[in-house]
Amino acid sequence: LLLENRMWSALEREGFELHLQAQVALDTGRVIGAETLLRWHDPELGAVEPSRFIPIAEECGLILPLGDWVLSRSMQLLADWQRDGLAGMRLAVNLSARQFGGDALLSRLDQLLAQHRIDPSRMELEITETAAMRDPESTRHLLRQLRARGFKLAIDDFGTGYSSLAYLKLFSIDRIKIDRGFVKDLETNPNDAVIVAATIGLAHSLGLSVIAEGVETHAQWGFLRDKRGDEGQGFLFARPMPAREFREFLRTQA
Ligand code: G
Ligand code: G
Ligand code: MN
Ligand code: NA
Repeated sequence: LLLENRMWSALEREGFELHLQAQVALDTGRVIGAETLLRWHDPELGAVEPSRFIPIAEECGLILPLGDWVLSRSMQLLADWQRDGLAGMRLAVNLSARQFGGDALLSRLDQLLAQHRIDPSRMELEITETAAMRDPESTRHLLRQLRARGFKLAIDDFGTGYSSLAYLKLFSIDRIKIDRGFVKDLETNPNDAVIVAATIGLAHSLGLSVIAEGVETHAQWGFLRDKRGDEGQGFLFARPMPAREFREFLRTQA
């Protein structure tokens, strides 16, 4: 309850911050976009991990206004980039299961698109398998409408849910994010290596692209590149950083 109360007041006082983690093309290492990751620094508790506060926010309903704030900030960032000659950059945003219900998400996104005049294909919505499979029929309907608007869709943490393959059959999406649990031991665990290679092949056969999460070593990068993975994200390329720093980071990469 303490965390819950402090989160509500953080939301009122702009106590949350968006950090950005670069996503790179595996063949060239060039930055093609970023994922937005929520950060919360409480004046008394200090930095609180998203893995701690997001489940609580989901439980108490705070994830709805918080998720809305994330979407709005992300659209603003895309509009800034578009204005500043970074129109090709893509921004990936995490969606929580609670944000799926009804038509609220769709109408809110329409409103934000009209307000910021961004190209929706520059925004990628990340959905976890578990969230999507709660109500597959309504998810299917929603994802279809999002795609019709031009938004890109990615499955987050692919391979960790109960129904990864069912998901691919049911929903039309654009990209798979291979969970970092499979990337971590790529060099030492032959099973992980086989799973990652097969997932890349499966995705490509279905016309989807693949991004690997949690890339920390050159050997992992090399493996993923050899297997023709499309993109990577991880500490090897960049840590999550405040949006302003990300702009600087892009300049050093150019
Ligand atoms: O940044 P970090 O790896 O600690 O994030 C931990 C978890 O929090 C990840 O699973 C990530 O998907 C989730 N997360 C981060 N930012 C957001 C957000 O804006 N919305 C939602 N729903 N989840 C987020
Ligand atoms: O949304 P998702 O669950 O994929 O969130 C990504 C999380 O993974 C973020 O919390 C981010 O801080 C973390 N992360 C990103 N890159 C790396 C990495 O290379 N290694 C590890 N251990 N964690 C990472
Ligand atoms: Mn994610
Ligand atoms: Na993930």
